[in-house]
Amino acid sequence: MVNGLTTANLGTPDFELAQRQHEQYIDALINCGLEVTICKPDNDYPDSTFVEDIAILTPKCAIITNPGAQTRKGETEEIKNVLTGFFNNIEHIQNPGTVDGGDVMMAGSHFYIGLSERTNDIGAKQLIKILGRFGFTGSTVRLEKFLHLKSGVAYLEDNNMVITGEFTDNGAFRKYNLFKVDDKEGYAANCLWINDFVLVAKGFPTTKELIEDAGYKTIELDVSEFRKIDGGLSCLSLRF
Ligand code: CIR
Repeated sequence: MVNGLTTANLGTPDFELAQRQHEQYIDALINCGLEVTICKPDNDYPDSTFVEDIAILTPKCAIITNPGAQTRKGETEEIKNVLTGFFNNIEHIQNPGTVDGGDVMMAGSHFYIGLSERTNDIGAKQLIKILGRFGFTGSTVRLEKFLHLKSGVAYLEDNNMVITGEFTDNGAFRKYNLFKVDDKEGYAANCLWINDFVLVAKGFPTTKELIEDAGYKTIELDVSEFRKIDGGLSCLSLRF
């Protein structure tokens, strides 16, 4: 992971510390009532800990993405093996379409798809078509600065959404109760709802308070080493 793609300028991750943070992340998922399957390390792919980008899981099917970054394309092989044990329907995004799962946010039966440097129009169209076959809908949101859609917006169920930066005034999200995170704490907008808990990155007190004031129980987790390679809480797992 120390060779992961990054734009963060925060230095090289401390691998041992990253491992401890990863263990705490797994413990938090278990404490939220989830059963966790841990994938084996894939040493050929430094970004492969960010499994969220490689598949999109819905109640009816799994969709293996075609990641936008060249160095991540091969991650799909291993995730497919893992998901075959859980899903009967496995679909694929295909060239020239590209999609990173970090650009896909499920809100009920609707999926918001960020058009980014990683997710292109063709990929988004393929995804919407697949989703449609399983009774879901999808729409696109164009990104300007963020790496992924979910770097700046998180759905907390019950019509509640945490939002920051360029997404704050985007009409696409107007119908939700928006909890606006100041740019200073923008990283913390990538939080994660699980069974009435919300996992929040450590070190962002205003965001934590905002989420708690909305009635959620929070679990603070230090993900400093993953942040150094542009990753966050949602990226480290696939939930279904
Ligand atoms: C990448 O650039 O692909 C990784 N270093 C970070 C991916 C983070 N994933 C996410 O936001 N869903």
